Amino acid sequence: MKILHTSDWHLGQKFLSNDREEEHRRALLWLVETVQTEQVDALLVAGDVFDIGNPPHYARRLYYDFLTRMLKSPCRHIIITGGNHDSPSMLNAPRELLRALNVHVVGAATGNIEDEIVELRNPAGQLEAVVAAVPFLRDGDLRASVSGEGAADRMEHLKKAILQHYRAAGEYCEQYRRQNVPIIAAGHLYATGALASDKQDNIYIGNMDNIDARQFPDVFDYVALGHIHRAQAVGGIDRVRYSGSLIPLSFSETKDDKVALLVAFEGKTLSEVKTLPVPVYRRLKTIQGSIEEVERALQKFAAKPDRDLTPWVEIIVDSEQFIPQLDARLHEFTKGMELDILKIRLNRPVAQADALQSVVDLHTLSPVEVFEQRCRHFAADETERADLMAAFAELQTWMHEQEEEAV
Ligand SMILES: [Mn+2]
Repeated sequence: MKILHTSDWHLGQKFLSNDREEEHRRALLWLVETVQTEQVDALLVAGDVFDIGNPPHYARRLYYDFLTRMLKSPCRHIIITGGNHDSPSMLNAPRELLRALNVHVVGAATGNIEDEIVELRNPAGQLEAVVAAVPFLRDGDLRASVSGEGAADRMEHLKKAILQHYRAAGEYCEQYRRQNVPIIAAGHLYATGALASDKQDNIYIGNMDNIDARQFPDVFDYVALGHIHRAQAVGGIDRVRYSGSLIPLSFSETKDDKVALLVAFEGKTLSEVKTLPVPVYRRLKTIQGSIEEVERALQKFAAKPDRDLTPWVEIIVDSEQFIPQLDARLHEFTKGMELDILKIRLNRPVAQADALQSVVDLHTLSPVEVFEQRCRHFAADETERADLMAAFAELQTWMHEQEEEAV
């Protein structure tokens, strides 16, 4: 049995006002080709199919075009779970139609664990694998919170409820243990010990880990995770893995290889996890240094022949002094070069503490980062700062849920 594990596509992502349509189109075609060449039996997408709850039409088209192509492939089963970026109702809308085509969608937890258990059967009707397709678990879905409790208590309760949810899924799957077929869990969460990319946005991962990788019930022969954008076995545990995102979603992710994981089983024994690198369709590149260093590096970078789509570049200029008309100078310098500058930032070491306030373009910061900057000034001490940050996180979650209901 061969399973292809992928996650965090974030279809429809707007990246500094550019869309990723062409990169996503090519990456999804690569997935279809990979399924063909590797003769994959099942595809598992562990959350964050879309970047936002109400994705643009072209992103939906990419998704349905992909599924249509997959129906003509040797892959017999497709399992898709909702991530924190997905709107459960949007993902679930075509659920019954897709189920008729053997595509299983679990947008959100329902309170009934059986809704997440997918039995994969071969054309003769024999069981060949079982997937506990656990989506991103929201506080509301778990009914974990008690009104009036503080943010820290709520987090603690949520953590317990998540663990409880996996235990329940594990207990349900015990009935299949003797059947010598792989039992697989999906998940979209932040497992303790997972390494994110340097600056993977706090909003992308949340600021608290949800579960220890060792706590996944041992009935699961493999745990296919999404949410962290860097591919890895969590805490060195081979059977618990993040596939990472399909394409680099921020400049901080450009050093990681983007991959899909080909997971092979002999009976129920995990025999191999093969890392299949996704081709780089568009280079995302950060260039940092003095203005002279930056200009030299730009020339060198633009001269490289390994180009497909026009590369996107972020420039950080280190300088003690303010550089007048920096943007105009760099745009003039790169005229005719095969690259697009998406972001220019002046990094002044002397003014480091206040740098974020004075020079950073507000668009380049996440709301959490802006709030944190403000907190530094009006919070009396660390404790108060931590409380304010926790309250802010709680508000964001609440807002996110409201938005989702509105969609
Ligand atoms: Mn996510």
